[in-house]
Amino acid sequence: MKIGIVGYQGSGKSTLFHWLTGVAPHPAHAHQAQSAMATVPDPRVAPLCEIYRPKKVTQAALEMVDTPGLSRSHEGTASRLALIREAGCLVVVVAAFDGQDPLADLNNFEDDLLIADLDIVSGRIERLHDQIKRPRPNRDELQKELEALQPLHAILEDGRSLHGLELTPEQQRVIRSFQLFSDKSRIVIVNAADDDTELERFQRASSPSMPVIAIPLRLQLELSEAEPEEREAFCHEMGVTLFDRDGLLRQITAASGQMLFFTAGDREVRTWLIRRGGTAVEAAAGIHTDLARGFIRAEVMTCDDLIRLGSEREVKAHNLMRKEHKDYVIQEGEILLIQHSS
Ligand SMILES: Nc1nc2c(ncn2[C@@H]2O[C@H](COP(=O)(O)OP(=O)(O)O)[C@@H](O)[C@H]2O)c(=O)[nH]1
Ligand SMILES: [Mg+2]
Repeated sequence: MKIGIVGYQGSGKSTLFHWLTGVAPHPAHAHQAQSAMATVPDPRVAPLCEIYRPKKVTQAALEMVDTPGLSRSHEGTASRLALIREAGCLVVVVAAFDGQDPLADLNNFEDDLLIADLDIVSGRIERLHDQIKRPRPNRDELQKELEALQPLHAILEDGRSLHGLELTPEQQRVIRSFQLFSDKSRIVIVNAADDDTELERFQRASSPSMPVIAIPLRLQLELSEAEPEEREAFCHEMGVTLFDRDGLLRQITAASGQMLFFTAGDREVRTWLIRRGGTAVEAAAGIHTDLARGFIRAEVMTCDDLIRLGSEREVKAHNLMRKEHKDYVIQEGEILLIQHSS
């Protein structure tokens, strides 16, 4: 799943992208989408490595996409929005430096997305009305599509989000190809000034469906690029703190509806991303299609049990190693060993 970094021009999207991925976006390509991977570090990897002493460690990564910002004058908005339609989750960056009002920007930006979605849905409804007026063999189908879309149109017109709503299977099918912004999860980063000491005031806009996090991005990028001693001295002198970037990446992972599971052995300790609610066979498919095809069962334990007890043998002795079938719903932080026929 792609994580789209979006917002208005100059809000700090490329700064965030650089900070999270370690890759500086190319200024010559600023009019197109640029992507790089951001590793999602997990504190459970180190203790697992002590247990297995693996030859190799691999951590899951999110694909971050830096996008050209929308212009406030709406110039070129449609083509720029098209670039972020395929992202599965949006990180909206709004500026709070140089006297800018981030929450007003956020409202305007959300309106821009909403209008783009409404255009798509209204356009389709209009076409359906036209087609239904004429005799054609698939009229019933078109009528069904129209009936599925109308309530969604009403929700959008109301300014409400489709994300997290219980849509009917027909509604899900009908809107899938639209890639509506309203149907994507999001997280908001308020890009604060370097010397802002009251970041809490922005958090008030936060809600479970749209977490708002204030970060002085330019400062954090500079700190991440400094030598450790230099960084420590600077933080001490200026009274600033290093932001928990790893924690933010975990928060973006959660906001995107994904979570980590593990595979572990003396060859490799590895973390993997899977959608929340994903099953054992989906996890197997994420590792290798052969594992899914020949899936027999998964042996499952939790990282916490293994780390607490210190060895697989102890986990088994405490009856905490389970055998699960392919429809088993994976929980965050579980270690899987997929047994398969080849
Ligand atoms: N004063 C200030 N300027 C910033 C901050 N973050 C980014 N900028 C500046 O704002 C400009 C735009 O940042 P950039 O990340 O390229 O924005 P983008 O257009 O959203 O990609 C750059 O000149 C940055 O140096 C900040 O926290 N404070
Ligand atoms: Mg940029």
